[in-house]
Parts: sequence; C-alpha cells; structure tokens
Amino acid sequence: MRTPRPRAKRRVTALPLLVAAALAAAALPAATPAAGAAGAAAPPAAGPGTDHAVDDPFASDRTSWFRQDRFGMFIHFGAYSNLEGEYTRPDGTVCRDAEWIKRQCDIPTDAYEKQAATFDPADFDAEAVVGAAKDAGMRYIVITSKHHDGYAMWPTKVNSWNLRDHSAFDKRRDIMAELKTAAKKAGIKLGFYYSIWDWHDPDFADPATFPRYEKRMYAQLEELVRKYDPALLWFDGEWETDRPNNPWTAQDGERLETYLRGLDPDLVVNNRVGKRRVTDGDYGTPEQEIPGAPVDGQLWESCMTLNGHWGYARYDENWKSGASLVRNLLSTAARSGNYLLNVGPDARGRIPAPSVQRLGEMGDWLRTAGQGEAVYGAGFGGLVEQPGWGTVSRKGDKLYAAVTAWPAAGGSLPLKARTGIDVTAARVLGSDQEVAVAKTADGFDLTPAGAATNDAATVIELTVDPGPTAAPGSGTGLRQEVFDNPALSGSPKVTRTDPAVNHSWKYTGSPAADIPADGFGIRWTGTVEPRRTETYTLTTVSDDNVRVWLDGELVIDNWTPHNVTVDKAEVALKAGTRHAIKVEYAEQTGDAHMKLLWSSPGQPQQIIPRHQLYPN
Ligand code: H79
Repeated sequence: MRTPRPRAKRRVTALPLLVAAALAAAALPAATPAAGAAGAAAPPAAGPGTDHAVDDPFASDRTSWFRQDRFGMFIHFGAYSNLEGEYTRPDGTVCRDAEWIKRQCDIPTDAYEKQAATFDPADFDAEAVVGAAKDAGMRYIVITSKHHDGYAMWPTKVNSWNLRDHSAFDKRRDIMAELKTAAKKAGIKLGFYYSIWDWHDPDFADPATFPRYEKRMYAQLEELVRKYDPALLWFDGEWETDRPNNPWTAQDGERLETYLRGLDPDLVVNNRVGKRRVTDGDYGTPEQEIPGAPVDGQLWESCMTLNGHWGYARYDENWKSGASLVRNLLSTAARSGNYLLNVGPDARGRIPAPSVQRLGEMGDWLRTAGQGEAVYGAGFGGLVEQPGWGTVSRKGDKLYAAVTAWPAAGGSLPLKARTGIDVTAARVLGSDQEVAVAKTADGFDLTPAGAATNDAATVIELTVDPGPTAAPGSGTGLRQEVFDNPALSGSPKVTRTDPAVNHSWKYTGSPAADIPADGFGIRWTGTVEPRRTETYTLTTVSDDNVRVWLDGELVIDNWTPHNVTVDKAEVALKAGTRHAIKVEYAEQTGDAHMKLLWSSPGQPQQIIPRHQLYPN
C-alpha cells in the first residue's frame, strides 16, 4: 500500500545475479562484516524475488518455546532507576515519574548525565533476579538494554553513554553477561528490550542525520546479538512522536528486521520493530491490557506492570494482588497469549520486596496441584465459549477451567460447547471433591461438590473427547499463477505450486526475481481439506487487494486497495472433503503482504498448512 512517508523508496534494479548475492548476504550471518566502534555494515539489500515471511510463527520450531512458555519477566532498569522516580529541581520542587522522568520532568541533558554518573547498582544480583523469575514460574526474561533515554546497560563500544563508561559502577562488571550466565544455568531464556526512539543521540531526530544514528543502532544490536545470544528482541519507541521527533518508518523496520534475521534466524522479534502492524515482527504487544480473545493474524504478548510504573518509583505502593496477577496470566494463556510481567529494580539494582513477594505468590499457585498445566503449553480453549465465571485454556485433550467465581454449594457452572465434544472426566486440581458433569442443550453444567481451593482461581480439569480429527492430508500446496500486473490480466509469468499462502514481500520484495516490487497480481486455485467437520474461520492478512472464494462462493471481498488489513469469513467445512478454493491478490504500490490462515473450535489459528492444500 501507498506510504504517506516521503522517504525515498529503495529501487533495486540490479541484475538477478547481484540480487542473489544480496540475498545470500542477508541470509548468512557470517557474511555481515564485523561492526567495530565505527558502526555496522550497511543494511542488507533485498529486492524482487525476496519473501520476508520465513515461516509460520503460529507453528514453527523457531517460535515453539515462546508459544509454550507463556510467562516472562520484564525488567525496566536504566539510568532513570538511579532517580528512583523523583527528581528534585534546582529550585527544590520535586517532579515524579519513572523511566520517562527525563522528558516528563524536563530534566536538562547535563543534569541527567550528571545524576547518571553516580549510578551504582552494586547490589544487582543476577542470581537473585533469575531466582525471582524462576520462583514466579517465569520462563523467560526481557530486560531493557536501552530505554528511550538512550543509556546502554551493557558495555557498548558504540558510545560512552552506558553503564560501564558513565556511572559509579564497578567497571569490571557486565550485568547483561551476569544475567545471561544465571539465566542459562536456570534454563530461562533471555531477551533484550531496545528503544528505537532515542532522546540522547544528537543524530536521532533529524531525518538528514538519522542514518548516522541508525548505523550506531545496528552496531549496538549486533553487539547484543553476538555477545549475549538473546532469544528475543523487544523493540519499542517506533511510533511517531516529537521532543525529539521520531523519523522511524515502516521501511526502516523492514530493513532492520531483515538485518536481525540475518544475524540470527532464530530470533523472536516483537512487532514494534516496524510500525506495530499485524505484519511486523513475530508478535503483537498489547501494553497494560489483555485482549478479550485470541488476536487475529499474529501471536501476542501482553506486557504489564506490577504497580503503576515500569521503572522503579519509590513512592508507588499501588501493587496488584497475587490473585489478580494469577487471573491475568490465566486470561492471557486462555487466549493463546503470553504475559510479560514487569519489575523495576531500584538504584542499587534490587528488585523491590513487594514485587518478589507477589511473584512468589504466582509461582506458588502455578506449582500447586499441577495448576501450571493450565498455563504452560496451553492455549485458547476454543472447544468451548469463554465463560463468565472464569477462563478456559486447552492442552491436547484437557480443558483447564479456571474458576474465579466459585458457585455457592450445589450451584453449577454452565459451559457452552462450540463444537461436538464430550467430557469424559472432571476433577478439581488439589481437591478430592467430585464434579458432576451434566449435558445441557448447548453444552455442559459442571457442579462441584465442595469449596474453592484458593482465592485466585480453582482449576477444574476436564478430559474431553474433541470429536473426530482426520489424519493429516497429503497435499503439496495450491496452484499459484503470478501476473506482472495487479489486474491479473494476460497470461501468468510464473505458474507453480505454492506450499502455503504466507507471504511478506513488504516494500522491496516480490514473488519472483523478474516480477517488480510494485504492480503484480496472484491467483491461487485448488482445494483445501480440513481435518475436522466444523465452522472454520478463514482469515486473510492482505495489502493491497484480496478476495477469496470457497466452494465457488465469494466469502472475502476486499478489492479496494488497503493498507495491511485482516479480513475474516466463517465457512462450513467437512473433514476429509476437498473444498474448492480460489484466492486473488493484487499489489499496487508500496507494502505487500498476503497470508491465509484458518482456525476452528478444534483447530488453533495457523497458516493453512501445505499438507491440507492441493493444487487441483
Ligand atoms: O517501556 C515501557 C514504557 O516506558 C513504554 N513502553 C513500555 C513497555 C511506553 N512508552 N510510551 N508508552 C509506553 C505509552 C505512551 C504514553 C504517553 Fe505519556 C502518554 C506518552 C506521553 C503521554 C505516559 C504518560 C508516558 C509519559 C506520560
């Protein structure tokens, strides 16, 4: 789709040979010249023939840990932590904020730098931090390597605005290395938050000098990836804003994502690497909120604070209760999301005791009576409607009904089925009480015989027969015809079998080396064979035009050129039956994406896999 931004569009007119060389360079980490203090290599080129969609994040091995682990620790720690949420102005008045304190309290740069020079987090204890995460049942950690204030928390060679060179901290220590070692020992994954928006670098705000900043940013990210081998990168500050102006564009995001995947193809990257769209990075990042349902078209992770601030604020005692935190985690897992829960260490590097306390309460709950089964490896409980009395997650043939409003004696919990399932067993985790299961007109009534086991959520584990699921199909993909025009007219330039409709050509790529990045069209035809007899939701993620026919009927019709858009259609499909499908797509100018996913009560959201698609 057209971009409102006037920044020059990269036009690759190179010979196919050069394009192939550029692609190879982008794919091989070793091919990227080492970045010294002078800065990283130029961003890798990508041109026609490039498809940035590397896999299906809903199903790939690369993202498997992220989809199973569900619960992570966010750590906001930086030069702002030294102020502990309060800045006393020269006139004696006090201004309060946390990681935004420099901007919100208008602290002059020299004053902010002066206070940072006294930063001495000598009590930062990586083993204690990892211990607190482990104790909470958290499986990964994401720590701020650099927040908006630009201050690097590792000994970067790119500038001296960092914890080693601009602090009162022990120059021999590297808290990121310490954290990496401790996390590795505990079997916890480590990721880095990195803010694109930078209040400190003088080259950031002006589009004319921005490329110089970008080069330093690439060099810092290369340091982080090479030195600490993070599992995940969590970008932030990608939005349009002022004080200082943020010149970050979607094209910048495309180049950065390509660069990072070249450095490490296994990286999991959040959507703020681009412009926070459904097609940016691997997953969506709702902040301080939990979506009411699985997010269409992408994985997701909600980040939240334990009190009202990300960075340490010594006066903030507005702590969430352990019970409400457990419920948040359950709501998240039941909608196939992750929960990234924040701690803000103080000026000495210590996680506040009330945070440790609440994390411990969550861990206690997760470790009790197998209740963690409702979270780890569990996802959307789509076989049933989400009830008003709690949440339901699913793992294999188990549904975990986490009850937050336990019924009065003799009362029952209604559960509506979304498909033809049977409940073959029911028990309360951590209790011997019976649970009577009665069939109703639209599902089941669960009637527990006893009391709730705890204040947070009492889990009823249901063993379900989810009904027949056919064996995987033997398909090879759909027939794909690629046209050199968005009207799909004339004869196709390329005809082949496409294993899956999962494409991110973005700004620079296209379906084939001789198809330009703008002005092409594609038609996919063949059949789709579901494994269950259910109402499926077909979901398209498209930019610029899309339409989908199922069994000859037009079910998705969005042929008006659009920016990245999610469209959905409900269709009745029969297991083992090959339903005719036709998809038409057009790329006019700018960004280009086309994905086709499905989900049903019994089938979690994913790109329709190759073996369920046939070219005829
Ligand atoms: O790192 C944490 C936040 O600092 C960052 N993202 C999380 C993970 C974040 N930056 N901005 N926001 C979140 C939302 C922006 C809110 C704003 Fe404001 C409203 C910016 C200006 C007005 C909040 C209130 C921040 C300053 C005043």
